Amino acid sequence: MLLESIFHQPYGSFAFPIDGHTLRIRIRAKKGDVEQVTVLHGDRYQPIEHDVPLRMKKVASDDLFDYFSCDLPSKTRRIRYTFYLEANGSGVWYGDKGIANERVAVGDFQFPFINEQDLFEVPEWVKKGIVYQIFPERFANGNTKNDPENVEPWGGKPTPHNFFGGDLEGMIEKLPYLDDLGVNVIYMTPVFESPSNHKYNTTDYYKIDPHFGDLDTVKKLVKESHKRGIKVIFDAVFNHCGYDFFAFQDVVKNGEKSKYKDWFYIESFPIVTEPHPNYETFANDVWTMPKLKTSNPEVKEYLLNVARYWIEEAGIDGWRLDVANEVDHDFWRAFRKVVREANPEALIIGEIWHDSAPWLEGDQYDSVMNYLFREAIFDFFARRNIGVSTLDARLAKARMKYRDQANYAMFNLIDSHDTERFLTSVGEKEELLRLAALFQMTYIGMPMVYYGTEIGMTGKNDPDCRKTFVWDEKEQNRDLFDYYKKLIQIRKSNLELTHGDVETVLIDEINQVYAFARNYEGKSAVVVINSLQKEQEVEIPVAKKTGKVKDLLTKETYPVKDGKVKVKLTGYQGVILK
Ligand code: ARE
Ligand code: CA
Repeated sequence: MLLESIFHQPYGSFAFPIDGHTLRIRIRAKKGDVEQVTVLHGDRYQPIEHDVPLRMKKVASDDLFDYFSCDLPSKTRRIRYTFYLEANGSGVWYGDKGIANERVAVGDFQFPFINEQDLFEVPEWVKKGIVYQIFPERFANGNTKNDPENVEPWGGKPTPHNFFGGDLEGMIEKLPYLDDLGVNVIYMTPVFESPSNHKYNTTDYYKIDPHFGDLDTVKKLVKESHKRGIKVIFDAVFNHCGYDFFAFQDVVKNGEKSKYKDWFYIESFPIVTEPHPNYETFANDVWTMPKLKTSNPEVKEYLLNVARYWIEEAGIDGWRLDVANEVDHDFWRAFRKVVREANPEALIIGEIWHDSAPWLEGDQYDSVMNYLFREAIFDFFARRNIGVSTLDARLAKARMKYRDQANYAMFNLIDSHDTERFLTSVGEKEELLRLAALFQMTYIGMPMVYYGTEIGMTGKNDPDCRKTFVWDEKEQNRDLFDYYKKLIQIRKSNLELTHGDVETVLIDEINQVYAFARNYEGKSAVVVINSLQKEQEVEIPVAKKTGKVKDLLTKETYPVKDGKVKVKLTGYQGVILK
C-alpha cells in the first residue's frame, strides 16, 4: 500500500453533510492499490466500543487515485471516525494523527457538529433543470420598433459591434418553441442598459436596455415563462461596470473630488483610456469595463440591492455570476444571503472556467458553468487528443473536487457565447455532436443548450458563435432538433438521469467505447458510447442478472445474461439502457 497517497480531510469535498443528520465522507488512495476501506464511526462523546463499522464504496477513479465514499448517519450530529484500509491481506489505520498499525495510535477525524446554518442547500428543482442559454440580441426580434438605429438584417455576419435587433418580446414570442424543445430554465446573457451588443459593460443596473424592452417586458417574460414551468436566470456582471455607469462617469468628470473614486481601482487622475486605461478593468486594458471595488461597503450595498431588486421586482429565479472568481468571497457570501432571503428557491451559478472548489462550499454559489466538463468533452469528441480512460479520469476528478450538491447543480455545457459552437468544433460531423449531446443529457448536472446548437447552427469563436437564430424551419436541422427533444424527454422522465449517482461501467481503451451508469434508488440506466466510426459489439455489465434492458433512444431491447448485455453499436452510436 502506498501510504503517501492516502488522503482525507474532515472538511471540503472530503467530508460534507448532505442533510442535518448525514455526513458524506470521501477518502483517496493510490489507484488500484487499496482493496477495501472500512470506516468506524460514532458520537464524539461516546467510547469507541460503540463505534459502527461501515464499508466504503469505490465511487470514482482519476488518472492517479481511487476515491471511496460512504454516508455516516448520526443521531447526535457530533461525529468521530477512523479509517481502516486493507490490501494484500494486511491493513492500516488512518486518523487525525496519521497512519499506523494500531487504532489507538491514529486518533479520530472529527466533524464536530452538523449545524443547520452550515448545510449546503441547493434548490430541489435544480436536479431536473435543463438550461437553454440565450444571447438576447441574436435570438429573436419580437419588436422592430425598438431596434437600434444601425440594425442589420437578420441573418447577417456578426462582428464585435453590430446589431440585429433581438429582444425580450422575441423571447416571449418563442416560448412555445422552447416549451416544445422541453427546456425548463432560460439563462440569458445581460439585459441591462449598455451600449454594446453583449451588454457586459453595464450603464444602468436598474434599467432594461431599451433595445431589449423594459421592466414590463421582463415581468411579462418571467410570468409567461413561469406559466410554462420555465425558470429565468439573469447575468450578474458585478466584477466590472460599463464606462458609462453613473459612478464611473462621476469620476471621469470630477476626478479626485468624485465621491465615487473609491468605487474603482484608479491609478491616477484624470481618467484616461489611451494608450492604456489608468484604472483597473476587466481582463487587460478593456477600457469599457472598469473594475468595481466590491470591498468598498457602498459598492457592495449598491450591487446587493441590484441583486435583490430583480428577484423581487421581476421575479427572476436566479443569477449567473460573470467573472465570478475575480470578485471577493466576502461579497459572494453576502450575495448568497441576500438572494436566498429574496427567494429561497433562487439559483446561483458562477462563471469559472477552472477548479471552483473555494466558491462551492455552500456559502457562496450553488454551482458553476462546468467548463471542466466542456473541456473534457471537447478534448474527447472534438480535439480527439484524449481517449476514454482520460475522459473518465478528467470527469471523475472534476466530480471529486466538489461536494455532490454542486455536482447535481452544474451547468454542463459543450458550447457557449464565449466558445466556438460544438458542431464547428467537430468539423460539422453531426454524429459527434449527437454523441456529445447524449453525454450531456445523461450526465450528472444540468445540461445547458446554447441557443441554436439544437438546430445545427455553426460558428467559430466570439463573435462568430453569436449569429442570429435561424427561424426558417427549412433552414433548420429538424432531425437534430427532434433528437434533442427526445433526449430531453428521456432525461425528464427517468429519475436515474437526474437524481442518480455516476458509476463508470466500461472503459475500453482499445475500441474507444465508454459506458457509465446513473443509479438511483436501486434502479439504473447505463449509457454506452461508441466513439469510433466502425461498428462494434460490446459486452456491458448491468445491474440485473437476467431479463432484458431497453435502449431508451431506439426502444430496442436486449437480453441480459449473467448480469451482462451484448450490444452491437453502429459507428458513433450511443444507447441508454434501462
Ligand atoms: C472582447 C473580444 C474578445 C477578447 C476579450 C478580452 O471580443 O476576443 O478575448 O474582449 O479582451 C464580454 C463580451 C466579449 C468581449 C468582452 C470584453 O461578451 O465579446 O470580448 O466582454 O469586451 C475569461 C474570464 C471569463 C470571461 C471570458 C471572456 O475568466 O469570465 O474570459 N467571460 C465573461 C463573459 C463574457 C464577457 C465577460 C466575461 C466580460 O462570459 O462574454 O465578455 O464581462 C481561458 C481562461 C478563462 C477565460 C477563457 C476565455 O480558459 O482560463 O479565464 O475566461 O479562456 O477567454
Ligand atoms: Ca427589436
